[in-house]
Amino acid sequence: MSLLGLFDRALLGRADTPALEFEDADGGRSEFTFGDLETRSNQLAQVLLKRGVRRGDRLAFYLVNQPAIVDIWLACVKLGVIVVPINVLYREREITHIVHDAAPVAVVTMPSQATLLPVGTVWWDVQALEHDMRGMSGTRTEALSAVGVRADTPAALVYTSGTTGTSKGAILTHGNFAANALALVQTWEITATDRYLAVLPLFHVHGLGNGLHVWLLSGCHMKLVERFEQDKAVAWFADYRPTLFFGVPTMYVRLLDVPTDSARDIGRGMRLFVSGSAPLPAPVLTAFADRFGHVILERYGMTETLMNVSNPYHGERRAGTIGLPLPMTAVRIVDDTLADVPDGTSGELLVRGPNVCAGYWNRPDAEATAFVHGWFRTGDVGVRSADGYITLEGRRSDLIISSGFNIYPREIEELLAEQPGIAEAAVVGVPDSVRGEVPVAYVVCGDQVDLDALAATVRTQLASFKVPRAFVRVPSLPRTALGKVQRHLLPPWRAG
Ligand code: MLC
Repeated sequence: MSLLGLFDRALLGRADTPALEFEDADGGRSEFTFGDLETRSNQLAQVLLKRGVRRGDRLAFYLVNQPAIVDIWLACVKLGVIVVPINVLYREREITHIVHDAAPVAVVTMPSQATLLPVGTVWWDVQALEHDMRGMSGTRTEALSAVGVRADTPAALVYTSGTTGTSKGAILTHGNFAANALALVQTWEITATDRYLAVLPLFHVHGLGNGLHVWLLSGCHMKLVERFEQDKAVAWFADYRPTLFFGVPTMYVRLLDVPTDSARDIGRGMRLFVSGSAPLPAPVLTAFADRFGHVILERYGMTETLMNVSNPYHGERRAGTIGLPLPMTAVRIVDDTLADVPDGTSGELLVRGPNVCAGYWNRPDAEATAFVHGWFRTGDVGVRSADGYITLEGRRSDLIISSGFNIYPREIEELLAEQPGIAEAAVVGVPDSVRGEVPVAYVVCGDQVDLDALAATVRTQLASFKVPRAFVRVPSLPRTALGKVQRHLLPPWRAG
């Protein structure tokens, strides 16, 4: 099964139906029907074939949200080409590893962003591709129909940071994306009459796997914006009148600033607000319900597994919980010996289902530790209530989640330790009312190290969300007898 089979009822069956409206950061707009998307992706597929891209090759994109990402996704689905999304906030250091590991034929980007790619990276200008598309056939030629994509054919490598500092490419197949989309459309009752306001970046699975796919599968309408902007949100809701919104908790915290009248008005038109990628604080859920008249539906997933668990659409959306396993996904909660624990007892969540990735690109070692007897180890610790609701309680790893973006302290610590005058460093996540958590760095160094200059250096080398909020000079790092840093013993840091 190819994902295309699922999309065809919207793409081919409703050629004249409006599908997509895009608004860029300057307010420029464009609109597309499902027929346009079908034509454009056929044309782009021909362009890619002409440029030598073949089934199984990787093609990366490094782009802010724009319709070209939809074209790239559909063209690659048709060709059996593996898409490698790269976070637009990543900088050379972070991209180098991805490009080296995935070895894409090219990175599709814009000239302004291309300057941030590692020297020597082959990149294609997204506008040049668009120009080349004009001369191409807009129909599904035999070359496209003969590709023979199956459920286990990889559709994307999505890089997710690892505890070792280098990120790993989760191999997500056509079947993974299809199963995820089917489960969400069914559980959240998404239909062709929905209007989805898409503010999430399409380079992560929340925007790509959930947003883009429930749109294409249900054949609903999508308004895509370049990125979430608090100042514009009220106008988007008022003008577009969406029924469906997916966001990270930081977005919901920001939406609490919407004036009461506007919030009520937005709430009246909406059918469903979904939150994920980071824990939604219960007070935010309550305050949002008061203001907008909607209980946000919280769900749980990860890059490697797409979505696993969701609060019910009709039943109780229980604050602080992630709900019940999605259709087709099985969840176990186990102790350190991998034995199932009884309800009410904490343990690690293991998941299994057609949504779970096929493994990690080039990383059999990481695969071996991530899977146990066919179950994926999430690394998240949780507990199940007697009536089946799961509550996450923490993580086995040191992962920090800021605004829904994952941060592994090790990556920042390694960069800090490379800087002159710094003996060692430890990075921890501290609570933040808007972002959930923010990283703070503890550095062992003398007074000669200028901490402001250090921050500036880090800013040029890492995505902005990874730059520590503060740098704290310490004489040494607390360690166990075995040498492991005891992060909980570092002096507490509070925003001043
Ligand atoms: C931020 N920037 C972006 C951007 N987000 N640029 C393009 N696209 C985006 N999505 C830019 C800002 O313009 C700014 O640039 C700089 O990055 C610093 O931004 P910031 O201050 O951190 O961002 P802010 O404006 O506060 O944005 C907050 C946010 C954003 C919530 C809108 O963090 C966001 O989009 N988060 C979503 C993360 C996400 O999708 N995670 C899903 C992972 S999948 P400048 O030039 O002005 O400095 C996953 C699995 C699962 O976890 O279960 O879902």
